[in-house]
Amino acid sequence: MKKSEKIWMDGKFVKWGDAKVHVMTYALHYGASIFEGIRCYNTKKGSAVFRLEEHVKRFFESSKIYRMELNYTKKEIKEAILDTVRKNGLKSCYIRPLVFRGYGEMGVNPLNTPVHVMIAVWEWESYLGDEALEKGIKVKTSSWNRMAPNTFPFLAKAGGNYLNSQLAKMEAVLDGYDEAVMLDIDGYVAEGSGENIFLVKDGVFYTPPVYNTILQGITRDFVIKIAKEMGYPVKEERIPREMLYISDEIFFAGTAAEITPIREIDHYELGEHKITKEIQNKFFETIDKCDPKYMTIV
Ligand code: PPE
Repeated sequence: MKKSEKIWMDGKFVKWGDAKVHVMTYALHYGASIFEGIRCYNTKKGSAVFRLEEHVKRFFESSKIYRMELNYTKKEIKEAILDTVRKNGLKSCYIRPLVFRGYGEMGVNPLNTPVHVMIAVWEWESYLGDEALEKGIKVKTSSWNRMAPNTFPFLAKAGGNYLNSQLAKMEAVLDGYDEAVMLDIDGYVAEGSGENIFLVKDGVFYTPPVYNTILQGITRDFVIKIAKEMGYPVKEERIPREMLYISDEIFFAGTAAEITPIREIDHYELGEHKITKEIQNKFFETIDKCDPKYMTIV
């Protein structure tokens, strides 16, 4: 990764190299962390953050599920995020706020451990390779399923959930694919290791509903809104695996992945990404013109 200058840690800026924790940090042993992934873009009106409000809201909701009390208000965290971007002088960057249980106690009861917050930013260009946005990627249906309901809260963007994502991603990469798509425990399409998924068939958009154990993505929400505005019907419904193979187009949506076309899935080739490109163009246009409905100027 490309390092930057300063990291915001519990209210203070520290040098990138000094942002350290003890090896007995609770989160390292028991996975107790919550994070967000946000992007700041260099727009026509200067640097601006995409859907800051929504990301901060989910950050607090995820923390609430795990009973991690933040000693900051949403407004303070929003300001801290903007300050961290300013402090590092980056025109565009990826923003990673993290809450974690720190050093102090061991054992499965986390209630008495200190809760820390940090915000880091760095330059993160393409998530799935340089040609991904343009040409699309090769995807595999994972042999790993998403977690079952009432096991790990899937609405929380918790570090621990990403052990599941890592298994799927490693399998896909070792098998020669760019990314994995996971099914839920009933075998219905859920999402990628770090992205939500959309299918386009006969001019209709399909995406799994939240109960298929997906992260309720903020980019997903944007795609649903703009697809409807562009006149496409959008159906949030259960998707059988084989529908991936007979769709006209499939794409991933997420903060890091942005709008990434899928050109091949389980060796089934997909057609030209005409509608996907319309969505992708609209996404980058909204960002570039710094639409105040979605963007917060740094
Ligand atoms: N599903 C998962 C499992 C997921 O991790 C993400 C974001 C999404 C859906 C899309 O959500 P949203 O970003 O709100 O549209 N994944 C973040 C972390 C990726 C990483 O490798 O780290 C991201 O894209 O920032």
